[in-house]
Amino acid sequence: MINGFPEGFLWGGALAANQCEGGYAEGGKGMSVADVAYYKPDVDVTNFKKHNEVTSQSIQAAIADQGVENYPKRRGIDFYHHYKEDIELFGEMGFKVLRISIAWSRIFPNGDEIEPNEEGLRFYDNVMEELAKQKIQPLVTLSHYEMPLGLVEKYGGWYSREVIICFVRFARVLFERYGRQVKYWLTFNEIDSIFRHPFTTAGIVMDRYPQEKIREVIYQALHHQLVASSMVTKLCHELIPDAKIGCMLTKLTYYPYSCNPEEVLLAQYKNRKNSFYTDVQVFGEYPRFILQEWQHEKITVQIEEGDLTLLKKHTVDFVSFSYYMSFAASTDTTKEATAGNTATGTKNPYLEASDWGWQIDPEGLRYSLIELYDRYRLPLFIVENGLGAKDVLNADGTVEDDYRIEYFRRHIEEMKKAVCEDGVELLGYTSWGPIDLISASTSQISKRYGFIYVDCDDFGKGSFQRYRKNSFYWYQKVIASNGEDLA
Ligand code: BGP
Repeated sequence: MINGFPEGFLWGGALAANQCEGGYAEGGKGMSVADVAYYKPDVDVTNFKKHNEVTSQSIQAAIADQGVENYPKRRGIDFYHHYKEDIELFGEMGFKVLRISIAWSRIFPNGDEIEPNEEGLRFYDNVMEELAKQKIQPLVTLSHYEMPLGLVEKYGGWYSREVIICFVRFARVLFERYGRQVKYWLTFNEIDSIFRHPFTTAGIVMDRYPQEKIREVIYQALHHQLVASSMVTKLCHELIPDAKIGCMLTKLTYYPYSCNPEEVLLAQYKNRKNSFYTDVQVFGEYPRFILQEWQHEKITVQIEEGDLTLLKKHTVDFVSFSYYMSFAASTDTTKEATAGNTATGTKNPYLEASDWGWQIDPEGLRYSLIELYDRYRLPLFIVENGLGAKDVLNADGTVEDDYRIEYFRRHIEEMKKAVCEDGVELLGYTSWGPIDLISASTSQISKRYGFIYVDCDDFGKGSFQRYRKNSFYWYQKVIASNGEDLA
């Protein structure tokens, strides 16, 4: 047993371009799939399907409306103009690493250009420079729900094999431009989310395919993403030999509701369906049960000559994942359901829930770390963990978010047990949303995650001024003590 986090443990925070930058049409940026998401204040926050619903009509409406009022992801928290100040605040907390995504449509506005948009690259040059000043390592996500809308409209998104070439071209530009500063890369954010929100994750517009074919279309798009992932993994190893490139999974841990073998089997099935994407990116092949599923459902995935060899040869160096909550799995459909992070399950009577109904389970993080490490025997990286909550900015500029400190304290305690007692190799921990930003599933900023409060409401009104919350000072101490001082 070791008695603490290893020296050099990478403490930090995680952002996504489409949820924080704003600068929607600046610097030559093209529209992305995130710019289609409009805020639906009257839709229940647990109704992910409705919030994430995209139709050909809503795409046309988004193209016609170039404003930002109804499209919170078009304005984010204006990181595009505040990045110096924000990165200084991350530096003040002592961050070792900052996870960011590079917006594909800033670099290739339509997605299929041959030459990159220099102005888009210059923005990230500046971000990298500020990170270097603060001695913060970048961890870059290549694809985080923000593919160019042009690739959707012209090719049908990831359903088209053409998009693989565009993505590899995008990755090559980044590896060549930022290979010196960036030693940690991720391919696709939550690659498993393609079935939960196929448009955001892969540019699949459901109403453009016959309903009975939609699972085949999504598996085809997924295959193209997995091939692209192996191609950019190969490229990264060639161009930046000392870099590490990982996959990224939404860790959706399901517990059997009871010891009834049927519910144990149900939980096992749900967990296997959640992790098979990572199986492909780590073991380099589709698990047999997925191939059998394709046979049973008469799904035909076009696999080209050489694809399977690529998958096998170019697997990832580490496994990263997001963790917010856990679920129970019950065969009794009359039991109360729960929903979180666009997934659903049976409510666990032993757990409390957040203001958004996500069931809080710190021990589930320890369980998930052990499960993933035992399965993959690769270094792990927690690249998202956090609490979305209703914070109140006091007149004196303070925010007493002691509930968020409690959430993080309990999760870091369990993470520490996994590292110090359970033998898990963990590279780092980047909390989700170190600064308030736009939520992916509901386009709200009122669902606040940050250690830093941003004075802006769900309609974009506010000074956009930044305020340190109580949790800012707490996390600063955690990092300074390398995870020892959690009081
Ligand atoms: C994950 C995304 C993040 C972030 C997080 C929180 O799915 O990778 O981008 O959004 O969920 O979810 P939400 O923003 O919907 O509260």
